[in-house]
Amino acid sequence: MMLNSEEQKRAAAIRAVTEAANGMVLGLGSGTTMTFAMAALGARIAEGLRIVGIPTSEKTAALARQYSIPLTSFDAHRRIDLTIDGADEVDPRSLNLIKGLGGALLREKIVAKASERMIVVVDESKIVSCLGRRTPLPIEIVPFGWQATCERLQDMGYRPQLRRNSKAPFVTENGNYIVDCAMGRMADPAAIAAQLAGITGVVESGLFIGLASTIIVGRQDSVEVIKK
Ligand code: A5P
Repeated sequence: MMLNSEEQKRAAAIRAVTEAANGMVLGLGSGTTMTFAMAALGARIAEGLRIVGIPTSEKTAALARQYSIPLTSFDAHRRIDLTIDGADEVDPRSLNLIKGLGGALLREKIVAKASERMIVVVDESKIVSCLGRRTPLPIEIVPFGWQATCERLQDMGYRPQLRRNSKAPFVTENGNYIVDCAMGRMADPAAIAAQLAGITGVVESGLFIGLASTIIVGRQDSVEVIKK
């Protein structure tokens, strides 16, 4: 039987959730693939699994409440045992990622950096030979002076587009804006991430370099686990 992309996401998410174990603090990512992971985690909790989770978005927090997944925060826990999250693009050789099409990249990166392990769950359409091929790079920026920040990005050749909700700028849960940059194929994503981090007004980019420890890919006829 050939799995379509939604079924691939579900299969990858279910496989990832088997890695959760009693007593863990979990980082709970955001996005449509994570919706399947939250349902699978809820089912395991109903069977007796004891974990607590730190959500990376209001939507994920709402799903946690729906599935009776206990929530916690950085007030109580500085370290996370395991984060499960989706991605927009994955380079299967380096395990580097592009994230942020859903707008939750900043909290996702804070959670990923505090995590012992990060499992990324994707359908096979997210696997690319070179980051930047299929999606623009989301970058979270401070609203003040966003026009100047965009000009800096433009000068660097990154072709920024302010993300909008119809006419108004899209505002993240941190009160910031997002610009989507058409980067094209990125030969050296780590260098680009470092360069972006040096721009005043940039809060964080959607480049996740060296953070994922495992990628679980739902494919048409199988689930593939890629480790570092
Ligand atoms: C949210 O900001 C993103 O980083 C998501 O993790 C990413 O967009 C994957 O989302 P889907 O699972 O919906 O493709």
